Amino acid sequence: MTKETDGFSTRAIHHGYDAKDHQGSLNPPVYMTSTFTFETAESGGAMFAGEQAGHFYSRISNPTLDQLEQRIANLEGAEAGLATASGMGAISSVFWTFVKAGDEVIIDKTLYGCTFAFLSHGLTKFDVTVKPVDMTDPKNVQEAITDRTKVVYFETPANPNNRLVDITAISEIAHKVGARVVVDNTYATPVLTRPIEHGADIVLHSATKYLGGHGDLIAGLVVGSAEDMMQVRLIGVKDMTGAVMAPLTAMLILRGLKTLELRVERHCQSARKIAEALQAHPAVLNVAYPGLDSFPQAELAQRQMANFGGMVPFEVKGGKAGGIAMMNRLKLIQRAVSLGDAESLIQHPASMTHSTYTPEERAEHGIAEGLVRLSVGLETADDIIDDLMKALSQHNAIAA
Ligand code: 7XF
Repeated sequence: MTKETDGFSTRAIHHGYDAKDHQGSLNPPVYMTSTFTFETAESGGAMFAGEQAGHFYSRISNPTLDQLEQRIANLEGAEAGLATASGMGAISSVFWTFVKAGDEVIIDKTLYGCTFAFLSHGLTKFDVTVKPVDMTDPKNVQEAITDRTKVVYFETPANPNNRLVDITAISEIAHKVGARVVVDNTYATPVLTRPIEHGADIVLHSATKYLGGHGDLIAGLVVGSAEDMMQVRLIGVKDMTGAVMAPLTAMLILRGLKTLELRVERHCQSARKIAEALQAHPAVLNVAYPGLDSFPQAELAQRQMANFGGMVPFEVKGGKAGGIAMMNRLKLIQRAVSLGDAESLIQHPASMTHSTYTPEERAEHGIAEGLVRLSVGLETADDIIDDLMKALSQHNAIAA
């Protein structure tokens, strides 16, 4: 068991688990079961009625998921957590719980492509007004907000260009009209930013990324107040999406969390080195890394982040064709979407993760057509740099 004063990694490894309760098993057992037996028919009925605690069906709760939910809630500084089948399952379950026809939501203009599609093309079909604004300036939220606004939603840093949103400033504005602030913390992880401490109400993750950390699963996590999480569990997940996590996936994420701090520290250390090397290269037009002095929101990055993450978006000379040619010359860095894995991954947002935006929307939302997005892995940093420099040196020769 852990104390409040224990450090992040101590809690990531131990919180909420005592081997004594599980026959000495060092790791939490995996409850691979869809259903749970009732002692009596009456006690089953009482559980369904919410009058008696206990697990009765794994779409609603499961002891292995419960262990993971407690742990992520602790790491994010929230009361309660909820495990979902994917990041999109987390996002859609939260929105289906808290909005209805006639409501408004305000979203940042720069979001992961499928989140943007779900909100702009999906929710709007159900008579929810979705207002995308540029949240790098909180004034834009102030101008868009009304008494009908129920949710204010953003990512910080945002996928794919690392733009930051001031959580404290946006939360103050949203709370004046009673709207919930929901933050996608996939990029920062609770190692670097804990949005609840800055005033957010709900924090969610694509746990597919850094939390799992090994590219072997699809999963989502949500944290917030016990009351909100109960609602998302019983409305969003149980009835509206059914997007529940599998127990084996929960076990893999519990394993991933043990090394989260260690991994994120290494991702950050390497990403800074790589961002600096890229910035110094003549074939590179710009690098958007929050730890660089050249980053437009460097001051906010210092204030809101403990370190600057493992994501390095950049543009090379020659626009989209130049970026793609460079990607195709890489030998160590893998061409793949997703992020936060041990392997360095590179992708082209305009044709991949953000192809759900029209070219006009991308231009307006600050997602350049030539942008490439590098997820810095855990390989030796100099080897990643060497791969990039070799690809870029050929780039020069072609461009010249
Ligand atoms: O449903 P998923 O677990 O894939 O999570 C969706 C999601 C939610 N929030 C953020 C900030 C995300 O980046 C994602 C997934 N992004 C991947 C990427 O950008 O590479 C998806 C590959 S198409």
